[in-house]
Amino acid sequence: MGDLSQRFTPQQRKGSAVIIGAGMTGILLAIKLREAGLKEITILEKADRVGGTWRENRYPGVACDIPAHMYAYSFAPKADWSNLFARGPEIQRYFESVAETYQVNELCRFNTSAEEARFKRGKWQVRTSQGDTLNADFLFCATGVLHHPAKPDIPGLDQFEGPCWHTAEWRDDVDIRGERIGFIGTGSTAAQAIPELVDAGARLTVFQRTPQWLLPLRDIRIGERAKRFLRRHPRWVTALRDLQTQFVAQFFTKATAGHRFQHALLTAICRLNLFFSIRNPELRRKLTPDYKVGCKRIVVNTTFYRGIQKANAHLETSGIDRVTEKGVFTRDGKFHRLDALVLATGFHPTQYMRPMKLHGRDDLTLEQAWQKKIRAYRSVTLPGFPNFFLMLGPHSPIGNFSVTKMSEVQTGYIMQLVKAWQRGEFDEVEPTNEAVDRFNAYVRDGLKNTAWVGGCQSWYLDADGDPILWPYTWAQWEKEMASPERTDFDFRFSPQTVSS
Ligand code: NA7
Repeated sequence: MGDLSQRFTPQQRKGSAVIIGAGMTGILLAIKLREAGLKEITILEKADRVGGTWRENRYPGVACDIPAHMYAYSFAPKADWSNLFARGPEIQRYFESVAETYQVNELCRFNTSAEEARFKRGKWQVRTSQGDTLNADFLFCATGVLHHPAKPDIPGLDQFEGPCWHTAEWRDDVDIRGERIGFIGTGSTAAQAIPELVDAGARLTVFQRTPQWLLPLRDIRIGERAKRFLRRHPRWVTALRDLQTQFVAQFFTKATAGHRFQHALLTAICRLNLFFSIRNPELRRKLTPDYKVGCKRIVVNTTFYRGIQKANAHLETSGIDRVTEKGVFTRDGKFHRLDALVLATGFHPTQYMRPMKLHGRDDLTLEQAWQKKIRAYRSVTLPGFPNFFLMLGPHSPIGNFSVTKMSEVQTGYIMQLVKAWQRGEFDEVEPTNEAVDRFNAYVRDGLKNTAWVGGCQSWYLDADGDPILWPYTWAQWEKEMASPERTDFDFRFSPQTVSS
């Protein structure tokens, strides 16, 4: 980014920031903003500790389906992960330890959420749930993508008399052993939880609406000797991370972004996995998707097929007609008496920072700005909302890739703008409407080559059928996010600064 103006003596400003959310992205932002010398950083966190997704999701079997070494921050590698695909509690401990090492906890206001934020006279004013107002030069939303549980709109669901809960709000107080559990959903979460519940002795009826393609990447337990070796040889940890990153970038993201060879290979592996894992032809037929591999998010899993074939598991594909006090009626007229219902029905991926009230320049609200459609530029900036940054926003490449790596790239991009502000090159920055339109057209244009138009319904596309995610490769995204394109932004000086 070139110099924008020499109207100021380049006296370094420090600046202040409010970050909403102390999950993986919030912790990262706090560390990077502090390194850049910001003098006041406050993280508003609605819960009582850091961790985000990994604090919230505690269902049995919860794990990351991205290899652990590439899921860690690049500046805080962890040599001694216990598994290739780390389990939820270990990831939670990792983020807690990073927050402690980098003294992020002291910046956090726990049990406090942001209710409303207004951009006024060059500052963000953030009203908290405690009733006070914080003032800051920058506002960051690090509220996560898969954060708001989606509860299905099934007739009678609220009539059910037994316990009923979403996987993101796991109930430890319900003993599932020997109980008749209805389980709705067959996505990534379901594939991890179902085998655990079956092994724990639940009598499980899984209600499947759409079958999924499963990629059998086997988890590897990392033994003490290997951990000792990696602790002693940090270079191998980096090498392992780079290898994992290359594998995912070259194979997964290319397979879904229209590269034929990778897609054919992925398809062959998923089909063979289904064929060899499921013996009963009728069950196999029920589990065979009728859409392209990669159209929905690929489920990385080696335990679901085993779990669903156990005697205490039953796959129901007739579709749910309605829920009653005692169970579920399926469309074939059958009644399934149940003691409890588990909803593995996913999240609202486009809620982002909402329901927080956001007022940008000239009192523009987020509802007004996004009335017709969600509009953002390169995921992280919004027209009409100066000095505001949204982490993992629209069109981030959240497919089967490390969101940590993604957040690091986005933070690197944002920090270039923050540092330019510190040098006094501008007071306010926001993307131009023209840049936003051009960027959105470019994203829409990428859709046609992807596997997402492969005959399925998924949260990858919005109501108009436009992509919510980045439709090109990871390498292309990383290249384009290397530095902000100066001409795509409006840089302004606030009136009081100009006259001073
Ligand atoms: P997903 O991947 O969104 O899966 C949700 C599942 O719930 C999926 O099988 C849905 O079927 C099913 N679902 C949703 N609503 C209903 C209703 N009304 N009736 C029946 N079935 C329903 O969420 P996950 O939690 O598994 O994974 C979310 C992400 O977390 C994942 O992508 C990873 O990034 C980690 P559908 O396929 O829509 O027919």
